Amino acid sequence: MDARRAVTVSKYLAKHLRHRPDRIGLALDEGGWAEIDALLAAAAAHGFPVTREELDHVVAVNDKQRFAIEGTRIRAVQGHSVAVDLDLLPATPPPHLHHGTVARFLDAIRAEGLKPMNRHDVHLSPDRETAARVGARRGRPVVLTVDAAAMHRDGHEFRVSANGVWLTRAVPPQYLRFP
Ligand code: HQG
Repeated sequence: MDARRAVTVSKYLAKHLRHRPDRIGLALDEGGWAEIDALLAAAAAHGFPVTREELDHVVAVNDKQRFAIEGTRIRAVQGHSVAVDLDLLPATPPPHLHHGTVARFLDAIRAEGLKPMNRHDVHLSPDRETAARVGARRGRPVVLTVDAAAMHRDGHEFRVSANGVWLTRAVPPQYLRFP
């Protein structure tokens, strides 16, 4: 399987396991899990056949470990816009976390803080390099530093996804440091 096909399959899986399972008639359970057989059948029925071997390969080599397989089921480990309960336990964050964005959002972020926008949670990275890569999806990246220790002390909950993305509902502006 070449790398381009792997990216295409990963994007297809992410779209339907995070955002639009309904588009292919797929049902996720409350934890976001889908039966792998049902997913493959739904994909094939909607013009995007994927073999079980391809799916296993994509899950295994995925650059961000976006998916998890348990028994006969698969789910996206973070990034959902559909309502799912990932059952992640609250965790103590490192003192600082990072968020990659772009200059055109900064005025709004200074005023409102970070909001989850279309997702469940604000996504934060443990290191600046990862945050810069996230920001670079939209243009020249700007990396903000989050005083996660102060937020945690003040009662804001953090969770960490299976692939190391830190999640919190929102980051009020007083906890943000701008470059
Ligand atoms: C911005 C990818 C205006 C925020 C990545 C971001 C990540 C605001 C955008 C994951 C705002 C939301 C998530 C406010 C935040 N006003 N703009 N108050 N608050 N924003 O895609 O963090 O490849 O939902 O800065 O690697 O960019 O899909 O979030 O630019 O881990 O696995 O609103 O998605 O992972 O964008 O990316 P997103 P994100 P995957």
